[in-house]
Amino acid sequence: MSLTRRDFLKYSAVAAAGASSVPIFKSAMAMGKKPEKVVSHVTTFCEMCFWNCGAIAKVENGKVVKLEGNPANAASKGKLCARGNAGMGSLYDPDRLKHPMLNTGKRGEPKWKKVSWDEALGFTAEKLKSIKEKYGPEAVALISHGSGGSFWKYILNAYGSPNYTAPSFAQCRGPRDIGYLLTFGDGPGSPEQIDLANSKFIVLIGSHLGENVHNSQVQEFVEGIAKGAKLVVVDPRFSTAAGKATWWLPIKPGTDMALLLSWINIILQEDLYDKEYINKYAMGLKGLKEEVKNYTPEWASKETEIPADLIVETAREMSRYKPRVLIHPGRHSSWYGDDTQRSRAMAILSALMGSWGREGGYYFPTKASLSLVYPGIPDMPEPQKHKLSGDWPYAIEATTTAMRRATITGNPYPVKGWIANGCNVMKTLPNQKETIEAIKNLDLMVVVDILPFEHTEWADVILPECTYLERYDDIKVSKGKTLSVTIRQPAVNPMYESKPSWWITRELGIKLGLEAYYPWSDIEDYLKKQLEPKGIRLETLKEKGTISFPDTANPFIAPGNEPVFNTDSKKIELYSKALKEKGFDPVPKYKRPEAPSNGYFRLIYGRSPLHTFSRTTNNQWLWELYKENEAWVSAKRAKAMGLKNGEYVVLVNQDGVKSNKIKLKATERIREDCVFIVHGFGNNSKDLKKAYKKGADDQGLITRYAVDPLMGGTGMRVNFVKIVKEA
Ligand SMILES: Nc1nc2c(c(=O)[nH]1)N[C@H]1C(S)=C(S)[C@@H](COP(=O)(O)OP(=O)(O)OC[C@H]3O[C@@H](n4cnc5c(=O)[nH]c(N)nc54)[C@H](O)[C@@H]3O)O[C@H]1N2
Ligand SMILES: Nc1nc2c(c(=O)[nH]1)N[C@H]1C(S)=C(S)[C@@H](COP(=O)(O)OP(=O)(O)OC[C@H]3O[C@@H](n4cnc5c(=O)[nH]c(N)nc54)[C@H](O)[C@@H]3O)O[C@H]1N2
Ligand code: SF4
Ligand SMILES: [Mo]
Repeated sequence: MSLTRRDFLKYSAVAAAGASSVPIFKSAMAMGKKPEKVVSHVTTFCEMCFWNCGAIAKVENGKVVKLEGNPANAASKGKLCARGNAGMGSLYDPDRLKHPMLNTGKRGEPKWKKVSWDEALGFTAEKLKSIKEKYGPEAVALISHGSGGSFWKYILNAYGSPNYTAPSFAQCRGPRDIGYLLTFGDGPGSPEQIDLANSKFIVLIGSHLGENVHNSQVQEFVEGIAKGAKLVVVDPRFSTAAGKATWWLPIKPGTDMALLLSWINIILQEDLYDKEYINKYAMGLKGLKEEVKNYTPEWASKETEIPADLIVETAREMSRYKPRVLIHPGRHSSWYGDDTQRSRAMAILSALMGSWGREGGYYFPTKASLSLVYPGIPDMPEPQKHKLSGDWPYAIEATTTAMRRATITGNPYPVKGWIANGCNVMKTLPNQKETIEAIKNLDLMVVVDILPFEHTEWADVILPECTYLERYDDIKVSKGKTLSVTIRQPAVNPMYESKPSWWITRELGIKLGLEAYYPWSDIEDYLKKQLEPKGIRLETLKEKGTISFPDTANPFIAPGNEPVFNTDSKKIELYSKALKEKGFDPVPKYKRPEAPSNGYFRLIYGRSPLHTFSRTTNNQWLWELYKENEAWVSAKRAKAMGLKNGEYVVLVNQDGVKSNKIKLKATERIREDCVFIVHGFGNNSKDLKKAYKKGADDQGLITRYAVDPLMGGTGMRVNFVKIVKEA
């Protein structure tokens, strides 16, 4: 690799891109000099996480040497984060999956045979056909995360299955989205429709902005704080954001509902809510008041271990700044199993502050929309069985939770094929034993990936996708205050025999007899015929990277700009009759979480700003900066146990599952009752030369999970660990 660490650090210093997006060819030859570098700048968007920042790749003599933010793009605002800058580390990772491979051994004990694409896709197509014949098309499910997923969803649809699942629902933001939907008739959006930069009072409940790096959101958060916003951080750990906080409330993990209900009670008792707003737009105030009246600050203090006077002070202060108050909705919200209701409590508090549809609170995204479809596609077949969404009334998507259960139990019907695209199922889903049990029941396990993470060991066939810097994907349509489209196009040709998902799915589709669904000649034709009827030229988009459509509509409530609430009552529902009718609490209630027994800590987890889940752990540049995760434990308890900062320990959970060795971080920055580790480490695949056995895997320790009764999310903070010295 020609980039040194110093170079990399220099590049990762967030700098606005001055680069033009027009290819520049320095023709030194024409000037009679020695041939110089051929340099071009190619627009794309980042896939190092799903904020998908607009980027510009600098290519020298056919190699990507630098990535910068595209100033025209709202997600990046011209800057990339460290992970975005390190994209070449994925492209040039020597451990990449290089060829299609068939497992000629047993599943889980693979003997790999290098095969041609024709053979790999022929094998896959035959298996898919036989599953369809035997069990119906619904017996094949997709689990996917990332941009190529749209092509996989398309082929699954054409094949006849409704079962496309994504961890972004049941393991991520599903509970939050449903909690807000039940209250406001709409979710908080992705990107979140929050006006952080203009907020006067920000409340972060768990959400660890700064460690959770969603680029433009972090920039807007910093702007809001620089403009003087007060900040409450509710987190058992002194997070990076807590370092900027006016109040850090080191809450006892799992008791956030007690704090929220008590805040709501104080605000109602002291008449601190936005009366005009609530009278006009909300229903159920009386019922809410009645339900929360016993949640006093003194009571909440006992549950949360936050002093009662601080609970009162923060409630009063928050109200002083209404409606410019932003209770951040969070994103990863599958924590304890009652997560939809916790999110609903956050939504109710936001409503009392009058901040939905108000400056400094939540904005309304643009009403402009754009649907890109290729003309003349035949109708998709109608699935004969319903999607796998369990018995949870608000599982609006097929869920990974129901899919895995159906694969194990055959209920409500058998699942016999999985396609895992861009999703390391061993790291993503809680309880790895269950995942393995499910995989063992399959007739076909297809893995589409760029790297040999541990889940590839369980594949029958591995389809090596090329990285985002080597491919086209579907056009990204984003809705924030404005509507925008962003292109992904190859900066360089695919390395080895890797291929893009659009190509893989088309070839597989043809082998499955689905050619009618693939009438395009190539990807540029496919993109052009979608864009041109909308007045967007492909060539212009390739050059600019992002095109935004300015919107003059007011994103906030104003005379003549009244909000619409898509709830049953067409109002903000402080009290939900719909929930009551279905046998759930109409107003969220507190349930005390189980406490760790003697010698145990609650296991909590989160992000490092330098990594995305497991996917970046083998990336050379990011690995150099952060090789392994650490176990954060209170300095006091470490001392009492005779453990030193920096020494290696092993975590053992309540079911006796042991982690890899992990470095102890003895710190004042965490409560005494929990251990925090960054998610995604402790990889057990020997083929990952850098990531192999570095740090510990939180998912391995998460053998218990609590299912959200409303939408099937898997709460993953319900495990306890003890710390033992490394043997
Ligand atoms: N760098 C980086 N950024 C990312 C990602 C990444 O992988 N890397 N992933 C992206 C994705 S997909 C998501 S969903 C988001 C996730 O990011 P967030 O939505 O911010 O995730 P949370 O789980 O809310 O936040 C983790 C924090 O919750 C705290 N916590 C643990 N238990 C409790 C509790 O009981 N109560 C409270 N109040 N706090 C608790 C932890 O100490 C930690 O600081 O990040 C996104 N941004
Ligand atoms: N214990 C625990 N579990 C969690 C979380 C947690 O914090 N703790 N977080 C949850 C959340 S919020 C989320 S969103 C999910 C995230 O879940 P995932 O997105 O599944 O996370 P990763 O572990 O990064 O697995 C990504 C896989 O995609 C591959 N990959 C990377 N780029 C490409 C590409 O361009 N094409 C293809 N085909 N493959 C690619 C990587 O090599 C890797 O194998 O996990 C959830 N699960
Ligand atoms: S936030 Fe960072 S990693 Fe995520 S898309 Fe943007 S630059 Fe890439
Ligand atoms: Mo997520």
